[in-house]
Amino acid sequence: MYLDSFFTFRPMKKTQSFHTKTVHAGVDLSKDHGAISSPIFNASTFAFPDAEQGSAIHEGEIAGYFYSRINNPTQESLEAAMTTLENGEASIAFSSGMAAISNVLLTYLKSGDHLVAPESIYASTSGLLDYFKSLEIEVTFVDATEQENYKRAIRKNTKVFYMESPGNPTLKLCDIEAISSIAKNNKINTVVDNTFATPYNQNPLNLGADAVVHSMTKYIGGHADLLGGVLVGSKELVEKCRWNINKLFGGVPSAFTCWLALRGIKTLALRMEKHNSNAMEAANFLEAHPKVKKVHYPGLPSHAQHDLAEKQMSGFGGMIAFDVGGVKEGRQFVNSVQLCTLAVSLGDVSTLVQHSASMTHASVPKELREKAGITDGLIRLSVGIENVDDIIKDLEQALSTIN
Ligand code: LCS
Repeated sequence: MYLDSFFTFRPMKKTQSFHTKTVHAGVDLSKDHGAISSPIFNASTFAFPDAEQGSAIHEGEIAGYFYSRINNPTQESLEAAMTTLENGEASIAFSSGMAAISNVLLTYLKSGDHLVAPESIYASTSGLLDYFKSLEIEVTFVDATEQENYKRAIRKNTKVFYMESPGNPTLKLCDIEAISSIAKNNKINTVVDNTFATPYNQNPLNLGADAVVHSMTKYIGGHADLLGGVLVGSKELVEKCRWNINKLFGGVPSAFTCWLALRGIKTLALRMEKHNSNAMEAANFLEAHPKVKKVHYPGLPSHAQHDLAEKQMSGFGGMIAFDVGGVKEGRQFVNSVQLCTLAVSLGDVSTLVQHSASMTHASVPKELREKAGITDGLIRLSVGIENVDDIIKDLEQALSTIN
């Protein structure tokens, strides 16, 4: 028998630095028998103490585990960590980023409601919003770089302002504070996809947003070995989402996925430091290169919203987009990289490149793509944590093959 009572729960202090939080968040020695690494609870079901308590746990009236579609101790450790990192009240983890996005939106929206979203976002998110139209949820896509466009789009039935900042793949920003303030004045909920920035560089809840979502598949996991998502927000929102929506939809992550994400979080700050500095150097190199028409990186003074980036982000992230001309040049570039890997997804320790018009945004009609700034020659670069000189050498040799 292990002396569990020896360990007392040590809550994270709000004043602790982000680096410290990433290492300790979610670790509860009192709950996990003193284990420094959260155990993987591979249990689908949990015993009830008796019928009365079982009934109360089953209905969510008292805390406890009963079935891993609702909650699981490993999932709860991950949720505690994400709540700490995003300064929220509560979190719920999902089997993918798309599960997080669809769940939070369906917690807020029903048929007859209206949502406003950026025209330039991750293609499957636009696809989901298009699908919502078939459920009679109205959707308006706007140029989200202008906060006034959200205001102008408000209707009587507007319930959600959706943001993705920086946006995938154009690196366009939303002014989270200004748009959240317009929303509050009009009793509208705000949801921010913080996948590109990560909580290391940006905390939307501190800027007034109601809810944050992540594809944990990216920087939170960090090693291209898991699919996961998370929603962070108020206790009320998260519990509504858990009990009213995801209990029925079932988009839960496995305990092993949660454990991988928890392990990723421990090095999030260290990795992001390197992603940020490598991306800044790579962006400067690309901007000076004669074969590159345009570089989109929030950390460059040439970025149209650089001032906003400086205001709402503490670092500019690891994602860069740049234009090499047209489809032919874009494909030539991605076919020529040797160190960088031609792959979709992002946020991995290794550098990934993709040609948006052929890959992530191939399903978006050309005129909509162009309207959103996804030009034919746009390359998206997820800068890894390798030695930056090696990354730049590879970019240089791949650019030299374009004629
Ligand atoms: N939000 C953003 C900003 C994303 O980039 C992605 C995936 C998602 C949500 C969805 O997350 P998932 O369900 O895949 O965990 N982005 C991808 C991309 O750019 N290439 O492959 C996936």
